Amino acid sequence: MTATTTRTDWTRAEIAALFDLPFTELLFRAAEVHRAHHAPDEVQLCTLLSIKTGGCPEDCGYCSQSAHANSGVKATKLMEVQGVLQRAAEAKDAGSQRFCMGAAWRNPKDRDMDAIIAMVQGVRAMGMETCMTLGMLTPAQARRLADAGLDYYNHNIDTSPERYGDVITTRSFDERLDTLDHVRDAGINVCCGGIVGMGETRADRVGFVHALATLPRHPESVPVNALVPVKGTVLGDMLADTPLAKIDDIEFVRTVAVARIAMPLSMVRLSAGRESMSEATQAMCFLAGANSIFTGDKLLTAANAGDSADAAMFGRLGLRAMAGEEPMRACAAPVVPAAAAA
Ligand code: SAM
Ligand code: DTB
Ligand code: SF4
Repeated sequence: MTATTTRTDWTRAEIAALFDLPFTELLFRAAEVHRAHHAPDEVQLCTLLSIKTGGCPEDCGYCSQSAHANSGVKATKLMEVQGVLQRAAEAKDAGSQRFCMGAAWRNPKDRDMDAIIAMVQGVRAMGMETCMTLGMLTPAQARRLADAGLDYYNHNIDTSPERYGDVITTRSFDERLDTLDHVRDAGINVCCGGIVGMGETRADRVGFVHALATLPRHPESVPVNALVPVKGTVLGDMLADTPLAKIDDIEFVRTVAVARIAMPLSMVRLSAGRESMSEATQAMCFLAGANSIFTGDKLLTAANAGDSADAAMFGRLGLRAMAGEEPMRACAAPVVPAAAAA
């Protein structure tokens, strides 16, 4: 297995066939791909901060921050730059490599951009990688962020193209792709993934990984979130009423493994949902090729596993924090046709 096996021409049938493999075979193949491209005992540590919480006009059915939900999350204004830099310094002291700043916006307003730019520049000056997730961007906004030195932009496709309209009605899957294009064109690394466990079918999970793996270039980071069910959100309430729709751990691990095989060079992040995941399930995710996590005791609004729990888990599993730049960050490897890659 070499970098030349990076493909963007996966078919849905091929992705579905990976999902259908016996679990042990799937994990073995994913671990092989992982080892060929990454150090299997290294995990990247990223820290999240919600720089503008709640009151979001979008109606994403999973999200506690949507103004359409009844989650009890209070809307706040955009944080002051100094407060954000303070939190980044704390994250750096705790060993984090990347600082990810999230805002509950449909899109940033031009009047917010000066503060956003100052946050990017300030966090970069500390020697951390920067990531922002602010909703849809215009090409000009993406270029401004790139000029400020933003390393990554997170913008998730969240689920399969077919399922998207059942989860979110206030924007389209194609609008998501447009922003991803603007981010790429500006030269910013792409962080793009989604959520598993929203009551979707296996076919949706196939469609989700397929959509990511057939982007013109694979995202450098692929966050795989397990739905954190929040009371008062459409999906949180749906899952509380129909517990059978809940995904099982094995199927979650399968999704991580298929993402690893389909996108060999990408960092696959075991993202939201670790707090309620057993250590054994997380260990299987690392075996299946996940090599990045969010650290700290909070995600954006939801609880996270916490640094001491993670330190204990890393100790038990013999994992270590990745130092500095990850080795293979740009997913610009040659794309070869399926036949040549076989
Ligand atoms: N507003 C911006 C946007 O939607 O692009 C950025 C912030 S948004 C909270 C970032 C991502 O967090 C979503 O795309 C979704 O994948 C994930 N997310 C939000 N709520 C979640 C939940 N309850 N469980 C799991 N993932 C969630
Ligand atoms: C992503 O894919 N997961 C992060 C990050 N990108 C911004 C967010 C997870 C949010 C989990 C729910 C919450 O904290 O409200
Ligand atoms: Fe708003 Fe992002 Fe939450 Fe959707 S996921 S409601 S866009 S904050």
